[in-house]
Amino acid sequence: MKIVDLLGYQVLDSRGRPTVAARITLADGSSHVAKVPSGASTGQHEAAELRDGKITGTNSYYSGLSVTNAVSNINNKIKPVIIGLDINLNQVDSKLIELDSSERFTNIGANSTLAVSLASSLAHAHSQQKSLVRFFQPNGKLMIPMPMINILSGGAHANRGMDIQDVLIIPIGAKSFSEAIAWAAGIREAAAKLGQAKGMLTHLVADEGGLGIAFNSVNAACEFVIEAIGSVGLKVGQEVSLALDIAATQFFSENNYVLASANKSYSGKEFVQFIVNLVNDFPIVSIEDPFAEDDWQSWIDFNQIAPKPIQILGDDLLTTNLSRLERAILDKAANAILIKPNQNGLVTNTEHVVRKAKEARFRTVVSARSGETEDSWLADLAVGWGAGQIKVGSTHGSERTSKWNRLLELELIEDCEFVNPFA
Ligand code: 2PG
Ligand code: MG
Repeated sequence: MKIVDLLGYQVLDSRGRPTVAARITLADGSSHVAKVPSGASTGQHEAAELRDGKITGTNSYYSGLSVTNAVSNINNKIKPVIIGLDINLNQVDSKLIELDSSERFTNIGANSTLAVSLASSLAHAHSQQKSLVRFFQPNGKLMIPMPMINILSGGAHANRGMDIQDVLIIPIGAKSFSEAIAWAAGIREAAAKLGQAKGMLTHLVADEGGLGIAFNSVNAACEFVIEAIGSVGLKVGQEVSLALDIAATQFFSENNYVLASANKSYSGKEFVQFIVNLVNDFPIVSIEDPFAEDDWQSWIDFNQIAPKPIQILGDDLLTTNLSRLERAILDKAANAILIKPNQNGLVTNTEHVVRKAKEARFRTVVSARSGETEDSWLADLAVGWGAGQIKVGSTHGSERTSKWNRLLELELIEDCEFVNPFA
């Protein structure tokens, strides 16, 4: 079925900042829209997000964050080369690479390429009369991923009220996705009540819907979440475990890890020991970005001495990039990869990264960004690729619940299995 129109336009993300949308229209009159998310704690090796910078007129109200150049690349550069093609995701992605062969899509912007690539996935699925998830996995039982849910937020997502970015929970004992989400929602609410009872400021909801409560030590934040889990009657470590996103690149300065709220500074070696102690002291089953994005040595050192089997998850380290993943596999720097399509720029190449990770027995965690939209395609990608895990933020905010709700729907309507990588 032929592509008859492509339209790029500017919309808002969940932080109220501009982002790119693309709409593909097919010969049968159907149209397929995708909007791209945007990070705040971005890794420098991510695909390039094109923003206008200083601009006059209406867009000046967006403080330089408008995306009119990325939008105009869709309408003026991409549109002429894909109009009239039979809809085919692989072919569209190849055309996008032909248009910009730079490694990080620095010429036309990964926000424009991903919007078109995602809209093409939706349109291609439609042309085969399939849902997006069944486009990626046509047959067989679908694997519903284990969620990782944000309870406390700090770092770049909450005005640095806490040095690390997230304290999350993983409902490792849940028997179904719907049970996992019910537990998470209960714990999120219990944490807010607990904070109130302790006289903390709990009305500050962070970018991903978590509580932006200030803590001056990581240990205190973990203890708080453990108390919240216990208060709803769930067993810590057996039914619900902890996960951390340290987002260490954010506080890595002149070769030191500087914890401002705790008023402490650590060398790479010392911070490896700090992380070892943390995972020893708490029921943590997953630790993301414990070290900075180019401090490979600390990653390798920690991997060698990790005191228990633990998921060592690379986000800023790996940026959904095939060559960085290959290096991590070779160097044994991590054992899991966060998968963010907008770090990569194309749907097909993101899927290649997932495949490569699985071949190397790395776990894969598909992830939303801190700036999200109401789209739910992420849930279909996570299930369709059999990722095993998903991270979307907290249980608050429609840009978060749109993904959880799609997974709840899939669990109900499809032949599914809820996977537990931590069993
Ligand atoms: C992360 C993400 C999502 P951001 O660090 O994992 O939590 O944050 O989108 O700001 O990079
Ligand atoms: Mg991260």
